[in-house]
Amino acid sequence: MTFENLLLERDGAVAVLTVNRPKVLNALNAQTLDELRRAILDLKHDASVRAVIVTGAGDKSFIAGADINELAVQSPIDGREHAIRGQHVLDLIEHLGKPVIAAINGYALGGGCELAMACTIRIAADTAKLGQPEINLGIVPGYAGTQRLARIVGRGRALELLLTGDQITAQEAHRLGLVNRVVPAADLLNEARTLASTLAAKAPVAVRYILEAVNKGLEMPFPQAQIFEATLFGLVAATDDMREGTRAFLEKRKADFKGR
Ligand code: CO8
Repeated sequence: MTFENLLLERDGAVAVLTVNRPKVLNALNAQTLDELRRAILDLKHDASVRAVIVTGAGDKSFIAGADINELAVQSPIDGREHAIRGQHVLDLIEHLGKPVIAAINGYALGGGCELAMACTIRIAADTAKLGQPEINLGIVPGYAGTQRLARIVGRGRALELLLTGDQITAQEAHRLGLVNRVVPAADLLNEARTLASTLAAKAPVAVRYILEAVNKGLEMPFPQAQIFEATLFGLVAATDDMREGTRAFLEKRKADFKGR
């Protein structure tokens, strides 16, 4: 699979997806969004990949949002279609069934912050800046940023960020719970790779079900989400990995999970 605006590198069970348009701070145009869609579907169906890192090329920007050149000339119909396509790609990331780590190496603005929020875990370089500056362009977020931001940091904090359009530092994003960790910029990819390798070694079916239980369960009424969790708990008992994990504990050795 070839891409013009993405780099896709595989290192054992970890794939690293880099948005590669550094001249425009890795802004997402329609082509890049479509390449992301294809790459993510490919990673979803590749059983040898057990964790994914998403980052941006260069040391200045993760993704500086949707490409404003395209936004500036869109019709209402184009705008709606563009937002739906973007939301679909971010949904694919959120529901990949494998952990996706956003390694935020610089600006994560607008659609860039929205993409990071669709990831499982966000690690930010201490130099990163995050925000939803759409209001300053006279538009609203279109890749579900109003929804994910409010769910991650709470309604009041989300509204303040969305209405001011302010950029916040990685440290402030950490204080708000928008990113999981802040690390020195020089260590960012190593930290992301270490975490990705740790997660890649876990039992893949259990990983997939935990992701489903949280991501889908949070959208359900609590009693239904509990039943959903109980069903996944029962289903996982059908796996060899469940037998291996429990046996390894009792035999005082490290489990070797096979993904079955
Ligand atoms: N789109 C297109 N080009 C961009 C973008 C962008 N989002 N961001 C930066 N660039 C370009 C600049 O135009 C510039 O190009 P050139 O060299 O040709 O002048 C180049 O990248 C470098 O940028 P700057 O010179 O501006 O770099 P600075 O260090 O001075 O500033 C900033 C960096 C603060 C990140 C600044 O570039 C900036 O504010 N960028 C825009 C950020 C933004 O507003 N993002 C939100 C976009 S809207 C969005 O994401 C909505 C998503 C949902 C859409 C739903 C579908 C409709």
